Amino acid sequence: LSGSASETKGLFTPKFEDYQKVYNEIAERLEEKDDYDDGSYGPVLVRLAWHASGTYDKETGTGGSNGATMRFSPEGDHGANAGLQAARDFMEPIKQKFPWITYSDLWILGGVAAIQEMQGPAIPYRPGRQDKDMAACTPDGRLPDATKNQSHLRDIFYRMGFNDQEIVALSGAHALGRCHTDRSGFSGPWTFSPTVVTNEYYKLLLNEKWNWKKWNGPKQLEDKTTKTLMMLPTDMALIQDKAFKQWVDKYAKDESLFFKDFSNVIVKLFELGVPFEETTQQAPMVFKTTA
Ligand code: CCH
Repeated sequence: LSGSASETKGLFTPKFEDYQKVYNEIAERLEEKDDYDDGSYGPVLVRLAWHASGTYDKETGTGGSNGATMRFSPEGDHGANAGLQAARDFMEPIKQKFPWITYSDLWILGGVAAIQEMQGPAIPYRPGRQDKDMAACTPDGRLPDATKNQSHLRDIFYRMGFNDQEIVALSGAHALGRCHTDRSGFSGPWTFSPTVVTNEYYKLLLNEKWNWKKWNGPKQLEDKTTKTLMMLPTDMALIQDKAFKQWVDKYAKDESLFFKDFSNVIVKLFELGVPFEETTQQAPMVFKTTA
């Protein structure tokens, strides 16, 4: 017999307070490590949670956040996941401090904490994911390719079980963060406030004039006014396609509608393929922000 209850995996049943402690640790580390990128690891934590979840295939039930198989080299090395080692390294000391939480639950909690700490909406959270071994790694090609158009977006997101409105709501995450030439090959942020959750992405899509950037890199657009912001071909697809554009219009006009729909759709994304047991299903947890 050794260790406290919290060290004895299997006997310890973590409660809301325990998850709030993990949340607080993530929030504290976000605050501390403010010399990264635009001043926050928040965006890359959101991307980690999304790429862990976005491999889901509703037909086969494979992929999704249950498993954290991006830890292993076939999946961690997929081109779409370039740069996410930074996010996994950020989370590692937190996993060491709270060994009872699975990587799969922790990475999603990281996404939840990042969104809330970057002034986004509350994201209700349910734990219950189990880590899987490398045999569960998903094949390459399940995540979206930024050089493609609306039919590719539909192929990818319908496979996960999303509809057009949900695709547009999820895409608002590009208010956050930036593209890195040494990761995706693309360059620059989408908005002027890449560490704050806003509906600016939709406003800029509609209100700016976007021109092809003249450079040697992959095809991307730049704003006519400052030439410092960017859009990917898949971002532009949201205003080129009528069914998508009606939602861009709505979210550009109404940030609170965006917040509500974004929260709902990100919870759905984060829970794809997670087998919550009916009997042990807890009420979703809503964590207190540190602000
Ligand atoms: Fe994204 N995204 N994303 N994205 N993404 C990139 C960065 C972020 C696509 C391509 C890219 C979503 C949807 C799409 C974030 C969240 C979401 C990059 C740059 C590319 C390329 C990576 C780099 O160079 O570091 C494509 C295509 C789609 C199609 O829909 C969705 C959905 C979400 C979340 C809900 C976030 C956050 C970032 C910023 C990461 C960072 O490091 O700053």
